[in-house]
Amino acid sequence: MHIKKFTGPTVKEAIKAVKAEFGDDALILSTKRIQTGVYEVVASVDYDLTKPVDVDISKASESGNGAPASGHGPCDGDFAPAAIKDELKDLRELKEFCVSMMSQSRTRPAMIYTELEEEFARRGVDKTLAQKILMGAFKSVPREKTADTGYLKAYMREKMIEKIDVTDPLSSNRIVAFIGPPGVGKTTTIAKLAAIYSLRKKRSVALLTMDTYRIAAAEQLRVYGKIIGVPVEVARNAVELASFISLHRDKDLILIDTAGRARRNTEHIRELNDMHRVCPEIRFNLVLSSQARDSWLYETVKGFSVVPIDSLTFTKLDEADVYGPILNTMILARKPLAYITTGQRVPEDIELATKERLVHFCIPN
Ligand SMILES: Nc1nc2c(ncn2[C@@H]2O[C@H](COP(=O)(O)OP(=O)(O)OP(=O)(O)O)[C@@H](O)[C@H]2O)c(=O)[nH]1
Ligand SMILES: [Mg+2]
Repeated sequence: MHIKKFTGPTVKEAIKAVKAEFGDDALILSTKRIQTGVYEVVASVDYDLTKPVDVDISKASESGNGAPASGHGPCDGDFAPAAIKDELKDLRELKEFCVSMMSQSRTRPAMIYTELEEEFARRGVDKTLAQKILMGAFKSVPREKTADTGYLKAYMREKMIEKIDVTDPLSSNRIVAFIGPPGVGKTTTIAKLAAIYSLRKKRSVALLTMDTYRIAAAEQLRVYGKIIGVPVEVARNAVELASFISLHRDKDLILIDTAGRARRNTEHIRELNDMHRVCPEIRFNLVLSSQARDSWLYETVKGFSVVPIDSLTFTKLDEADVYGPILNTMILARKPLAYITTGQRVPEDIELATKERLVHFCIPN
């Protein structure tokens, strides 16, 4: 194997020098910043997918679209300090270069890499996230397995299962509020859960709506409550909410419906804050439509993070053409998924999320 160091004012320039001397088959072994404005790239002409590339790709994906957030608050992943951003930009360039080198190469693993990358894209998985998953798999599986699509998929599924989280919010919490944008299916989801818990699981359930903005909102929940046989009340503010909770302290479950509001609505943000302040034991489930696109979903999670979001629900999977955004959002927000809903029927069209099902959405057999 022929190994040589190249330098340049940017990683890109150094890589250009690599390409000029070693051609398209060059393999980048490592990159580092030697000093400000001088980057060193170590390259080899022997291309071996099993040899690790000395670049922390996990960091590269922690910015921009599809990036996991840091700390407790979701969605702050794209607000990294400037120095880190520069570093990440370089890493991203390098990664894209490595990927393009692999796709130019006619080896079977390279073709499989490209096919899998396209499959992720077709399923709506964020590009950076998909590359991270693929690079991780190609670096880690034994060399002879890099040409085995079935093995690679099984490996990636296993890795993804370790990264995502699901939860059953009603198994460990007594009071859960469903929040989210207008029309996503909050009220329908509550009706489904109320029916399952009251009728099938024989638990005592009370429903409360805080949606006093739409005239028909309370009526919609009352109709469901009547059919299911559970009490439904309206709270106009946090004080009424607290007294409702106190009144129903004997209940196994209190499900709270809220008005669908745009994420930037300041009045709504105040209401959510009040709910949390007055009743800190309330757990919040953010309901999102699986038909929405990544950027909208990210912004919505961020907008609703004025209260601690415990879990997510994705609705309308029956109408969505791709499921990748569900995974992208979960990873970005670092929030577990509770439910997925798959139609309008109450209570049939709801499922407790499982990791296996989620992973199969994005990496089917
Ligand atoms: N296809 C499909 N439709 C659904 C699903 N869940 C809810 N809906 C429909 O979506 C529409 C809106 O549902 P709601 O439950 O009223 O939504 P919401 O979030 O409470 O709406 P607002 O209270 O106005 O914010 C209704 O027509 C529901 O039947 C689902 O999983 N699939
Ligand atoms: Mg509603």
